[in-house]
Amino acid sequence: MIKAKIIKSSQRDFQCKDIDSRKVFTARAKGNLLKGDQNIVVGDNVEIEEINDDPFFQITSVEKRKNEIFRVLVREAKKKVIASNCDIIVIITAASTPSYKRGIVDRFLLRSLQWGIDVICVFNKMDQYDPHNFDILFEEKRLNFSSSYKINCFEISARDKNYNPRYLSKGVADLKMYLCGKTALFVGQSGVGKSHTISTLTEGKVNLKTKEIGKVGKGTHTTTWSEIIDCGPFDLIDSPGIRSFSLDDVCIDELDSFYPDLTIQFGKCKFSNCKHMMDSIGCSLSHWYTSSSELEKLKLSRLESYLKIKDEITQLPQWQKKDY
Ligand SMILES: Nc1nc2c(ncn2[C@@H]2O[C@H](COP(=O)(O)OP(=O)(O)OP(=O)(O)O)[C@@H](O)[C@H]2O)c(=O)[nH]1
Ligand SMILES: [Mg+2]
Ligand SMILES: [Zn+2]
Repeated sequence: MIKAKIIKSSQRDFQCKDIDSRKVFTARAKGNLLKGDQNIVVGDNVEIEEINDDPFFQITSVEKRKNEIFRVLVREAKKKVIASNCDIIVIITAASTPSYKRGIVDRFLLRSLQWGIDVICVFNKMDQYDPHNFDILFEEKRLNFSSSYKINCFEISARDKNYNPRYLSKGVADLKMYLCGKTALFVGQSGVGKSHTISTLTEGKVNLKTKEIGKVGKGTHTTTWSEIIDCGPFDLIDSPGIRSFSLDDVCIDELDSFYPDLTIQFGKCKFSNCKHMMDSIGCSLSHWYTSSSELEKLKLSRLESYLKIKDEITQLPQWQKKDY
């Protein structure tokens, strides 16, 4: 019996990596493992036996997953698992172009809570940092304020390998150390430098396809495969299925559960249908809109993020959250 990890999946055949020898081979799943809603995804730890067939290996069982990266198929109210057993979500952002978008970062924070996976944030392209356009220190505070997890932040330049952090305490060497031995999912807008960062972290040994950024400042998706890539010190989950920033599969009740600090405060508003806007009568948080204190600015940014996401998902047909 061989213990292995799924590193690439297709309909029936799976590429597996032997945990001990790190040798890669193809195996087919035993029929009962793919029945009904069951599936095998990249990241799954499996047991394999040799058989007299082609391929010569058969997956006989799948270990219980530590966590799952998934989306909900809204129409079927069904969970679609894309990958499993991820140790860390690495949100990559750019200090220059494409410009930093809180909305996108907050969507990944929400997913990390939903999937139960720790998250870190990397501020890349710091060689082009302009403090008038973007306040890295405020964003670091905001991230930590916005999550029940401690979010480690790193200040790097994937282009300039000798860049030393000037604002935060951690740079590329700390990031390397942090990722060592982990299986990571890199997320972020197109063009922020995910591929370049991975190449820098692996000292050029892993070179993912990259494309020059277009004139409008928007990159195009150049990465299309779905697999686990051995980057040496760490493993990388790469899946186009996770690229969407849309939260159309999150229902309102679930959204509230990701903002417990706000929902407690909402209970203090005069009207239960309060919109929590600056001019909402009897709103317990309307003073956040005008306050100059940093703490209240942080609270406001969290409220704005909540209202934006809520606005987006209330436009969509609602569905009943099931216990998946
Ligand atoms: N100045 C500067 N440019 C960078 C840095 N990192 C990446 N770039 C540039 O930004 C562009 C996009 O980088 P990629 O690594 O392809 O971005 P990506 O996030 O992988 O993009 P997608 O694959 O489209 O999602 C390229 O032109 C890089 O040369 C950096 O630290 N500083
Ligand atoms: Mg890329
Ligand atoms: Zn209110």
